[in-house]
Amino acid sequence: MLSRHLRASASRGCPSNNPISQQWRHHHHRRHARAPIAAASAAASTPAPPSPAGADPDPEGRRAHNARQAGAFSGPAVLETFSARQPPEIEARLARIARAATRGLANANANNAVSAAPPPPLRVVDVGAGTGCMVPHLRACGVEDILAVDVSEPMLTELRRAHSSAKTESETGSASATALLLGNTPAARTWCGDFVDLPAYMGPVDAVVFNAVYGNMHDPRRALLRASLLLRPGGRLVISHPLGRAWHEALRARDGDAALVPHALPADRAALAEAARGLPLVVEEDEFVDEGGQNEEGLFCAVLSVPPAYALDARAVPAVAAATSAGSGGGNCGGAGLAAGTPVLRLEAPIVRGFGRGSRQLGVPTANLDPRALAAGGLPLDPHALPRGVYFGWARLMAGEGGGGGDDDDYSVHPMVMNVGVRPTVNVGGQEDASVEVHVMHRYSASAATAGEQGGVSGQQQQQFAEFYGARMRVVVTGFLRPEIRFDGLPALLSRIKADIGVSKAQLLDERGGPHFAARRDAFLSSSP
Ligand code: RBF
Ligand code: MG
Repeated sequence: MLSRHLRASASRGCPSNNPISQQWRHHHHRRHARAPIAAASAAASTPAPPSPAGADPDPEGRRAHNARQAGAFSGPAVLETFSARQPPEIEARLARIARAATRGLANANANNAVSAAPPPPLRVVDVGAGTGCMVPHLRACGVEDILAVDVSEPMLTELRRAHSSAKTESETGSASATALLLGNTPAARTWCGDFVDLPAYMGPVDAVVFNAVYGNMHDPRRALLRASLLLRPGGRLVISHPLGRAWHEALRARDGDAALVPHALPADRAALAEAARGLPLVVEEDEFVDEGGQNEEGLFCAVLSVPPAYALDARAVPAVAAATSAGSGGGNCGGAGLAAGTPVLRLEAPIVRGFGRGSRQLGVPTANLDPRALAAGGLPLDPHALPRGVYFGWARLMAGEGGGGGDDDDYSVHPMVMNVGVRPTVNVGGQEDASVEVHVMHRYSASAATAGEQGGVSGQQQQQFAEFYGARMRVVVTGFLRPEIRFDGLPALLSRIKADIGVSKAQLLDERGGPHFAARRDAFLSSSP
């Protein structure tokens, strides 16, 4: 959305002794006169679907905030200003942002392709797209499918007009412009609304770009969460501002702009890592410069990425090294069958009684690992030590003292998905303790034998792991999927758990040499208790 600020200044010439602030202020005054009308129309045209990023902690505040944003950036004067051309030095920065967003993506798509067929086209979500200043630059980087998202419908209308397919060839001067068409439609599609409401079926995408909008969002943290759920593994997330962080801070400090731009841009790598803490996102080394959060040109461009194949990343999960070496499994890298340097987390603990909801309410029974044993093994249930969220890997129930009945298969290695956290969807008052719960993708015979009819709710189903209370379970964790989310009720939670199970299974059972499949042979799982 700050692209509007940029447009407002740059479109008036952006002279070398650039009084950007004065230009913005001029623009600022004009738009205030028009804001109420535009806000009303924007509110009417903006859909309000249930939030896919989990229950909304502040729906009223968000609605008001978005109406204010839409109003501020929808008036005719603003549109006129923003539609004007950028000076070349700004265009060069936008081009650099587009390159940062797409770096390495096409190669990765080609490498992941099952056959020699051409890789799938790059798909990018341009958040706060405005009138589309990023569109030609993303196209120049080979992006075929751009989804432009903005709270202002008038801005998007202008974007569609300016970047229609008819104009594509003359704009890019490229003879291959027709190759930029997707499904016989213009390469840029638009979606009006708050990015955190973007339907999940719009994904997955290769990159999400927050250009000149991060500070304007109601809750940037939820936006990063939403982006991480929408991105494919290995996908990239860019937070950028072509006028730099200092300019952005000066804008925020100005009277009247604080409400419109409530959030600062991350000042350095540590702040960026903190903004993404607990999300499946790692800080990329390129582009971002610590000095004041901008490079030598004054460009602010921070890049995060989703670890390929959801692999655990020691940078994203700092506890991997500590927790693992303190556990009973040895180092955090390698192990039998694992490529050197593969981060893994090895845990062992007795199974304890949980709340029984997993089986009774969800049909997804979980073995709760004794938190005291985990803490003793060097893994306190502390989100700083291990981000709360959903992990996957392999599990084995250890035969031995405490173990119940069951057949041999109950004691072999099975794929598993693990939730670490406080279960905010069901633990509404937050009274219950944090837990580490393992759902093993195996139907245990000891329970199955005594369970009631299909779909029935028998005492045994309620307590699938009751037979095994006291038995020890070992898990080798190789993947991190997502943070823990407070969903709007059990059906939403269950849908997402089913998706987690599906994604995990696909990763774990992929024999083509990913980090996850090999981990089933980890020595920690094959050795005796
Ligand atoms: N509970 C939540 O409140 N939010 C979650 O995002 C969440 N994700 C889960 C993912 C998996 C794969 C599993 C097995 C459980 C998850 N849970 C989550 C915990 C769930 O609420 C819990 O298993 C049941 O309530 C039984 O204790
Ligand atoms: Mg349980």
